[in-house]
Amino acid sequence: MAVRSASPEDIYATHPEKKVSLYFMVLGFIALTIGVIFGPFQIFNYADIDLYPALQPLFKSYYQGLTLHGVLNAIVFTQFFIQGSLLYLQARDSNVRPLMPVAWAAWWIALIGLALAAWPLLLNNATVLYTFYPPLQGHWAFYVGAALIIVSSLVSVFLSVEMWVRWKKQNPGKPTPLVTFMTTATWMMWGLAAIGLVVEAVFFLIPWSLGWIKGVDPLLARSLFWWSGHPIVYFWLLPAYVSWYGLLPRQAGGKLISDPLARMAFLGFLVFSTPVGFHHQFADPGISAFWKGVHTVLTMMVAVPSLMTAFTIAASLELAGRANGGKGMLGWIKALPWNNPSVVAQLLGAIAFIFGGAGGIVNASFTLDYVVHNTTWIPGHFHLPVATASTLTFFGIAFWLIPHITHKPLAAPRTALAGVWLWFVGMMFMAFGMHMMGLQGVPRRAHISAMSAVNDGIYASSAFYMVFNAIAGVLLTIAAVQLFYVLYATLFSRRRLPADQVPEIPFAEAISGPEGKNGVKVMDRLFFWWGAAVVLVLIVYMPTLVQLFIHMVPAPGMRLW
Ligand code: HEM
Ligand SMILES: [Cu+2]
Repeated sequence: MAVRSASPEDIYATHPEKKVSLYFMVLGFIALTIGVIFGPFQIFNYADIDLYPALQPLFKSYYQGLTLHGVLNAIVFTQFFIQGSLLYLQARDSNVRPLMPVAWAAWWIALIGLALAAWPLLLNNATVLYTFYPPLQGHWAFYVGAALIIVSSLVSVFLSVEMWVRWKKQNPGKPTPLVTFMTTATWMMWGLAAIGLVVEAVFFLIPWSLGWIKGVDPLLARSLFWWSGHPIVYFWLLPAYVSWYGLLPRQAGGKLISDPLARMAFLGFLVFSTPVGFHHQFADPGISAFWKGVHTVLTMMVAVPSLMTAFTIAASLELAGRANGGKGMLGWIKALPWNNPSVVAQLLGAIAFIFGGAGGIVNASFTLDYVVHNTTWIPGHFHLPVATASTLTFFGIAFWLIPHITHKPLAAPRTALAGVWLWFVGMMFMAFGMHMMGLQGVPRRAHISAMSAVNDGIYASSAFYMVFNAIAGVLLTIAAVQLFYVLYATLFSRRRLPADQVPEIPFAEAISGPEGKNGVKVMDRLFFWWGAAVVLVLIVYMPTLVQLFIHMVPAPGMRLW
């Protein structure tokens, strides 16, 4: 090798935040590896194939596996990956070093929280699913661990906002750099969104699981849960958008069309992500139809920034394709870098999101939800935005970011490419099978492949769609093996890239930049917009929550597993 490669000490010396980011991302991927194992078992279940006897005696039930799947994939993996990747991108974009001891504290709190929550989960003492609705009662360590994981995320909120404020002080009058703007807005959004879960955990779940209070009001608990439960999906999604706006155009060979439009989309999310949670409670009693209607309308508002994103990203990609020599109406698509697994992962994730968005608008349409609520339609739906759009994009980011941080080359890029495609196609099969079965009334969260003799065959009319789920199970198993192989082979590789081949951070340039635009100045007042979001949340939640607090009907806990 002509160029000397760097030793690990050199790599971290100039940018110590690299290490903590890597630690966060790796911890997230370890959680994902365990969580995803149950996925194929679950989709085969919905093909009426029961593979759970094979998991005995390690895992006690379908529902223990499903709890691990939901918690590890949706809560732990997403959050930890986001904490690592956004911290790093913001630090490099704004050239501000995070408060390193605080960043490490966040990591340790996350690790301790994960360990505490994992203990009852693995011992079958918290088989309550990742929504943990009372009166189902898990072990206290599950709630305390989950609460610590949320605390860690709030430390990340502080880290991001503190870095942004410091940048502002050092650069008076300048518009915040785009990636910094997007990451700060994301964390501020989560800072407001997390309050519901924090209140639920601190005032109800933890004291209850420790025996200090006798019962919890299920309706109040659910309402607090969904205060956070909807915006948490934007917390999973916005980091993917950060990459689609801020990096993908450059990776595709072009530029971002409009920087101010990207900012506007993120402000839309900051303001409208949280005041919408009742769309998860359309079927709940004790919440007035009026407020359910208000949340319906606001939910439609939050679709607008995603539609804006679709146009901005598609236009940026089209420009990239044309810059690469693509001609004609569709030729630009062919001219995108389809041999780059990082790009392809993100493109396929974005395509899946189009279908996910359409289904989401159905779910959010108040009375339409009664057709699909609590059926397999719902997991069919959310595996598009979360398990495909976000997850594939996070893999896509990892494909360049891990080599960037570690100086280790991406192992087996062709396997990565195949894994990304198979994951996408598998999820499409699964989405079709599950959506259609849901329309036939098959419930979600049910071990339907192991039903008692009396009920056996009651879902026989879905046999055709079950074939799609079986195919999905095969494709997704192969895809998962390929993707995790690439990931761990990269991490464990002993090869080092020569310094001139280490991937750079692909921050994209914008064709229409932020400079000198009055709108950008107004949008830059993030604290003001955060305040507006708080006011909106109080308006749409307080009338209901105050009533619920006044008329609490605590129910004793139950363990039915
Ligand atoms: C190999 C890939 C995967 C497969 C085959 C798969 C399959 C499934 C199936 C069939 C269900 C429905 C189970 C039921 O309702 O009884 C489910 C639930 C779920 N999955 Fe996945 N999944 C995969 C990956 C992921 C990923 C990557 C995420 C998130 C990042 C995720 C998040 C969830 C969540 C949150 C639930 C809901 C759990 C619940 O209802 O309590 N899945 N999965
Ligand atoms: Cu929602």
